Amino acid sequence: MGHKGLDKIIALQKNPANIRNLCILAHVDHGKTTLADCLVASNGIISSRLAGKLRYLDSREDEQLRGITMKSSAISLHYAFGEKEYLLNLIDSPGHVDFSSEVSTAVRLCDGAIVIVDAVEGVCPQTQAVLRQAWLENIRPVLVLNKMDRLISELKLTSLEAFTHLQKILEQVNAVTGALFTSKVLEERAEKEEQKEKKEQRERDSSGSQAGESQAAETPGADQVYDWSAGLEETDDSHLYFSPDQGNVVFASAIDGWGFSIQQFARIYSQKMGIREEVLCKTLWGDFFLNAKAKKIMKGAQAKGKKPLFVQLVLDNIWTLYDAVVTKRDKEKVEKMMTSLGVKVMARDSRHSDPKVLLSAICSQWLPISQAVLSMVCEKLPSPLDISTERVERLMSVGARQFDSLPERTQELKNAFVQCSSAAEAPVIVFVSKMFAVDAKALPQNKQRPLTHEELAERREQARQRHADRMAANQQAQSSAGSAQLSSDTQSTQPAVTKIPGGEGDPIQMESLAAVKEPEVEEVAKDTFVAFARVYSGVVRRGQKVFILGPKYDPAQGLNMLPEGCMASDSVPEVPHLTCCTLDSLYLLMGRELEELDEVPSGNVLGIGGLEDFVLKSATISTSPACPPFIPLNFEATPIVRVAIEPKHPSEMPKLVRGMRLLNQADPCAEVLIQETGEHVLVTAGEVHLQRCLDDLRQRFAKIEITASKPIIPFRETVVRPPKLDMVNEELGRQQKTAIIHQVKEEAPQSRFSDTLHVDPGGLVTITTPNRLATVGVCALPLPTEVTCLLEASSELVRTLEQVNMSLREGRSLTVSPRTLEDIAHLKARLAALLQGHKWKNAVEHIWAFGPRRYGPNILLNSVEGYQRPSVWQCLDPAEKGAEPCAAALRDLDNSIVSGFQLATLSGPMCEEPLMGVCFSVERWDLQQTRARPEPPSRAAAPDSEGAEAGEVVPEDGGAGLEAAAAATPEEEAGPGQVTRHWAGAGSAGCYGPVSGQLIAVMKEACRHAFQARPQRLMAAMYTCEIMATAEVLGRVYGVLGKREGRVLHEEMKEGTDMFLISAVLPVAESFGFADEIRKRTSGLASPQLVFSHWEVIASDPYWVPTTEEEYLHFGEKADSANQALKYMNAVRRRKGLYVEEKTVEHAEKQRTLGKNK
Ligand SMILES: Nc1nc2c(ncn2[C@@H]2O[C@H](COP(=O)(O)OP(=O)(O)OP(=O)(O)O)[C@@H](O)[C@H]2O)c(=O)[nH]1
Ligand SMILES: [Mg+2]
Repeated sequence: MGHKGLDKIIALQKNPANIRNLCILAHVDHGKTTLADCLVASNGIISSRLAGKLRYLDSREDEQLRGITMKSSAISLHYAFGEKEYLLNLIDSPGHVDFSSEVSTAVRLCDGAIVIVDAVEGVCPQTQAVLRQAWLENIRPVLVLNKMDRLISELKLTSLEAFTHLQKILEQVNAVTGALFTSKVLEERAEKEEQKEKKEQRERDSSGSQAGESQAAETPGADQVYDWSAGLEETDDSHLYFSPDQGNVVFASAIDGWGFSIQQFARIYSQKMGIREEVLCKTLWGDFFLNAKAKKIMKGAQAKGKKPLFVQLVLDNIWTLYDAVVTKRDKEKVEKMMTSLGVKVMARDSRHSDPKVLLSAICSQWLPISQAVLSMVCEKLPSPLDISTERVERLMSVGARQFDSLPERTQELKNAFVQCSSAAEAPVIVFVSKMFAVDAKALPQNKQRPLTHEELAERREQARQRHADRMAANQQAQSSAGSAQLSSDTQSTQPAVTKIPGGEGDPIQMESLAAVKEPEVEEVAKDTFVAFARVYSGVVRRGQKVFILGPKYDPAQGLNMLPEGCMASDSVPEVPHLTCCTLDSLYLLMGRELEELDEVPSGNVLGIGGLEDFVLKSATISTSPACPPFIPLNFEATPIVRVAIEPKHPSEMPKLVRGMRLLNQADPCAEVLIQETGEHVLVTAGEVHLQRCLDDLRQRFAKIEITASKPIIPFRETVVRPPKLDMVNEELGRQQKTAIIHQVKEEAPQSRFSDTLHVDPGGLVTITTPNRLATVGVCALPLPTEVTCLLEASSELVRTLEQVNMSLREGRSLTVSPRTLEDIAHLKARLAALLQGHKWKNAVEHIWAFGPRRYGPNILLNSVEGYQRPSVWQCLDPAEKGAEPCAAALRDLDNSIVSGFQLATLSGPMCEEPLMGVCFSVERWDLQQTRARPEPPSRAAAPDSEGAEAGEVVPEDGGAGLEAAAAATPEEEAGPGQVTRHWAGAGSAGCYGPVSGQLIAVMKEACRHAFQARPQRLMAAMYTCEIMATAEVLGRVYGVLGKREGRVLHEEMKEGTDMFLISAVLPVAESFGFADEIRKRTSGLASPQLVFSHWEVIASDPYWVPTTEEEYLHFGEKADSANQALKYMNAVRRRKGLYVEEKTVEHAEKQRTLGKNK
């Protein structure tokens, strides 16, 4: 980039009113990067001939190879619109679902978005997803209907048909926005109503106490009119919708370089036809036609069978042009059209064998796409100054906190956001949405830039000086006569040499360059990280000291702990989640290039170097400790595909570990963890994402050869109600049912608790600890599906609930916003509504804990007679806060029961996968009151408890090592407070003595047996998958789906096209290679998008063996032919090194015959 361009951008950065931060969003392949190319070309960064072919912002090699974008990247452009100059910070985002986290990182930094929709395909799943993202982040979208050329050349629609088609697509897009809007309005209305009610209540209370008599008259509600309207009517939503007459829609073909808004045509025709521009703007789109006789524009084109204005004045022109240039190749007509349009093309373009070249040469002059899109952007998208208070409040309200509950000084910062001021006193607020890796060589400070004239002159002077010095030295040494000639030689050669810095002819130049280059060599091998960020307030300067606020930073705590007026440059006391750092370098993001900047004013997108040690993935940066961390990015994709990774040469392990750490930092969505077995595991959003991560590891971060395991597929374990039918659809009698359930248990290997284990026919399992001090009785019940779903969906809320409970137990107070309390109350009410029936009577009140990890979708229920413990809902009821549970000893061991439950739910007995949708009801819990007697020293207890002592959790089957320990940590964290409190009372027997340890183990074992006493099932993770396919390949798509256990949900024809849209669900376990297979079988005509959706119970019972005669007949003795669940279960067990019951070869002779036949 030239210095002039850079200077201009630096100047424009200072005027936020003329800045637009925007991203391009769309479904995969709808043409985002192609459009970005056109916009980039308008700034002369790439040649306009290459626009659309280069895909400049797809800078990675694999992006170019695969033809899809994999990361979001930014570029700053300038645009002169009217009299004003604008700075556009444009971010291109990927459309593939696997990379949707990159969309989130882009959307957060923007104020507006260009949403692209393919004019043929219309609204696709990702279109909906990105519209939702834009909506959630409160940014304003404009629409580009791209690939209009496909309507002409592929679908071969007439201009009138195309008009109807476009109208339909617009309706689809608006339907999505409409749905988002309605849900929001309804939500807001409900909130308003509630507030009003509360206010009224308050008023009533106060008036009641003040003036008793007037109360009746004043009480509102006496003559209340019930309002049944939803509040939608009174809310103006017209600005939300896309409509060409609003100026927020552009029709385009990015590949051919043209695009227009109807305003452009209105301008052209108002001059030509003498109709007022405003009238044309209102009527060019819609059911209007031109009455030539009356010289009027009239309504009702469709009813009267007339050509709508849009067709007559706009589309027909384009259709004719395509017809003449591409289809008929009618030179004369083209010439004529060019003259009437006032377009001139170069001779080589009009002679080109490909008519598309001529077409885009004409179109890009007639209706340049960059102009149409950029003027719409400047006019319709908000500037950083227009940031709404609503958006600011949302950004600042983290977790359970609401904006109102933030400290006052924090609330004051809202003004800084709204003013977006670059004044000296404005606090600096910056948000980093992701870290991206840059080759250190590519950093501007390490790059050799062309020298300026002054620098050239200076260098020349230096070289001359040095040379002269040396000459002088030489002269002194040898007083020969040739010196005069030499110096004249140098004078003549030097200018030529300095033009080519480092050119070979000049030893002096070489020498000086070598000196400069040396320190670089080390850096070259390294990747550095640059933060992708935006300034919301103040001016960031190079070398400035700032606070980095982690996501858990609490401004209230920070303000308390830091001295008044504390700056990041002072020596700051330690505050949790707050660090200080210096901003090393600031960059202007220019797609593949970076330009160094000294300062960046408010309202701009920028890159920040040198943060890699302070920021993992995202962070908030500020000069004020009152600044709250921004709400976390809203990710749509769930990372679900796991693989274990190891280096090819074991000695390279440290490199792999380092590489994985870097990858974790560089990717917003990838997760890297070490599993209990010591494996290094990478979790990604999907297959394509996985591939990209592996490539990155190999080529960039670890730079070693690695091997990746087959994807590790997650499962869940659950129990179900006993089946009513057997496998051949015969009714099962009651006895048979129990027989089926118990056949497993009899075969189960003897556990070390088996001497005290008792299972009653109802499924109640009782076990006593080896020291005979405690006995627990547990039974397992399947939770209703809705409850499981609700718990899954509310996991964040349950986690908050658990935190609140924990702090209540420890006697700390945690301020919870009323909103969160309301949410908790709502959750409770919904659970109560769903847990109906005799079995679940009062269950909600008796919930003891959730698990695994204290927030999972399983419930521990307290059905112990006479044991009153504080409910998990205690935070809802302030009166209960002080109520202490009955006995301290009971309370201590309460934790052991919960821990045992957490361990049991973390890894189930089928294949050590987490449980889901299971309720463990503790029916019995007897404690021998011998606790006053000191326990024998642990040596005596050891043989019994086999290491499961002192509260330490020792996994007995290698399945739950690390994770189990992790689950137990909250326990230990919570522990100390209680331990110290109760030590005195409990005498010498500590609560973490052998009893509690044994109780944990026994509880876990009881849960596992109770689980096994029910019909067990595996649950598989399911993808939803949307496939677009033409009628010819539909059959093959169904074939592939069927083979892979997929289930078609529905199929519909996309209006106006010959495409079918198929929605299906597919087990994740069967999804690997699915996209490729579909693409191959349909010769690339169908391409599926897979998104994780839910967990589903696999109907078949993995432990099933035939019991009835019919079943023997039907399935044979082994019945191992079609048991999908068994296959999955054994695969997992094998992977984990667990015992797998396998067939040995039974009919060896058959194998021999096979061999002979070969
Ligand atoms: N016919 C036609 N093809 C287009 C047009 N614009 C883009 N394409 C083609 O569509 C394909 C995808 O274009 P991209 O720009 O890479 O799409 P994208 O939206 O960036 O895709 P992702 O980044 O992977 O989501 C390319 O083959 C383009 O040549 C257009 O206006 N008309
Ligand atoms: Mg792209």
